Amino acid sequence: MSTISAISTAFGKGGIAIIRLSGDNAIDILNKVFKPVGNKSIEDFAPNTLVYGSIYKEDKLIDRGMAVVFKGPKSYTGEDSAEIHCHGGILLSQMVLEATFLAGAVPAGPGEFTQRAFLSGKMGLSQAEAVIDLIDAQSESKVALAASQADGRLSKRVNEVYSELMTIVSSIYAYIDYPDEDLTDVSISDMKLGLSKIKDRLENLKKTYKTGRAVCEGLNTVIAGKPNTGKSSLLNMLLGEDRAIVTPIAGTTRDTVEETVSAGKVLLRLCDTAGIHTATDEVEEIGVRRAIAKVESAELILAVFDGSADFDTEDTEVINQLKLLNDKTIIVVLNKNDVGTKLDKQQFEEITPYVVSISAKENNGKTKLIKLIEQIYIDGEIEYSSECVVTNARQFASVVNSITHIDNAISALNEGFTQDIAGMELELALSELGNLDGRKVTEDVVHNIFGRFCVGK
Ligand SMILES: Nc1nc2c(ncn2[C@@H]2O[C@H](COP(=O)(O)OP(=O)(O)OP(=O)(O)O)[C@@H](O)[C@H]2O)c(=O)[nH]1
Ligand SMILES: [Mg+2]
Repeated sequence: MSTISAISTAFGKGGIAIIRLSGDNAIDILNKVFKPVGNKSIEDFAPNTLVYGSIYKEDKLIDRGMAVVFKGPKSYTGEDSAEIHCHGGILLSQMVLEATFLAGAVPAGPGEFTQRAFLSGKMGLSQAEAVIDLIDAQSESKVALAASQADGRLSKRVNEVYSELMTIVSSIYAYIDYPDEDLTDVSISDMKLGLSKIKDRLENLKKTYKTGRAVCEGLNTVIAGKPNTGKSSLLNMLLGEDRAIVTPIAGTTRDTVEETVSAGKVLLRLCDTAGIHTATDEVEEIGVRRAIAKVESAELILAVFDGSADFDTEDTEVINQLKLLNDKTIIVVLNKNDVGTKLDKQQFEEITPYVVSISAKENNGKTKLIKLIEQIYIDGEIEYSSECVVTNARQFASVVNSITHIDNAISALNEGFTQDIAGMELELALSELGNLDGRKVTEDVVHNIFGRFCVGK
């Protein structure tokens, strides 16, 4: 395997920069670029130990710094690896990187160090995904969740379920291949019991995705309502900055405005939209159509009403649009409570039980709104640091599909079909679980996951 090299620290001036190497020739390359003090070779020092020395590019001294060697398989990637710690100059770190290329390294692709760790079996795919989540995290809850998943909690749980399922599959095939011999002491009813226990464990895992998604992937959230109710003011309040234009003129927001914000434990992928009403010109009409499309594709809708004014026909129009939606969470936000309260919870009974009164202008009610979102999406029972949590759509799909195949296998056994039908279904369930942690995942999926990393990780 080629030896890759990259600057692993962020681009910019800093105290130090780290250039990382991994591959068969990592130590040779380090030897060409880095000379420890006292005319020694880096190999004279123990691995995992920082060594002081000089850094050269084509035999010219360019810096003094530290280097460390990690011998495979006891390294992040599982391969021989090394790091050079130089002063954190933008040009300097680039020159050290070039020195490693001149000495035989090739540039690392995005996430290639972690991809190599995955390929050499140092970590499962869900652990690698947790590393991305850790780097991306904007909230302490996401850090806590990702740190515990990066530790391999989910991989471990999935591996346990995988081997339990494998035992049952082996018993089924033993029955099929040698029906007259007493190869297994597992009866069909034991198998069914075993399968339903595995299914329960997977169902519990499946339930964690509601929280995992809200914390890690973020909720696709749309702020909608008639014009001038304070939708853009609400976006600004949640962001804590004046991102969207706010004016007293109805129809200020014409196109959608999208921002991601961490709200308590939850990540919100927010979209502010044009006011829903009967448009009077073409641009407005497009804006309203876009607003409605966003509402239809969102999972959480913050429906903003002017709580200080009486209902009018435009409010009814918005409520009628919301009534058409299924499978969405709607929170009615009664805004402008600083100037009065004319609307109340009962008026929205038909569309949602969740109603909160705020003043976006006075920055009042933000905590109440965030607490309500947390209450809906965060399972308070889940202890991030000790629980397995499904954190992305790819993992969720594997869990759901494996449950379906286990269900099919149980039905096949119940309905007295030949056992090979159950066996086939269970093999499909195994393959789905294998996907979850990368055991059987396709090259495209691997490429896609590691493509989301930064170079140097
Ligand atoms: N008194 C009061 N006024 C508010 C409040 N929130 C917003 N406003 C005012 O209401 C007007 C409209 O606010 P926007 O945030 O632009 O409303 P919008 O729903 O985005 O409006 P469009 O983009 O035109 O649909 C502005 O004059 C705001 O200052 C509030 O909580 N209290
Ligand atoms: Mg607006």
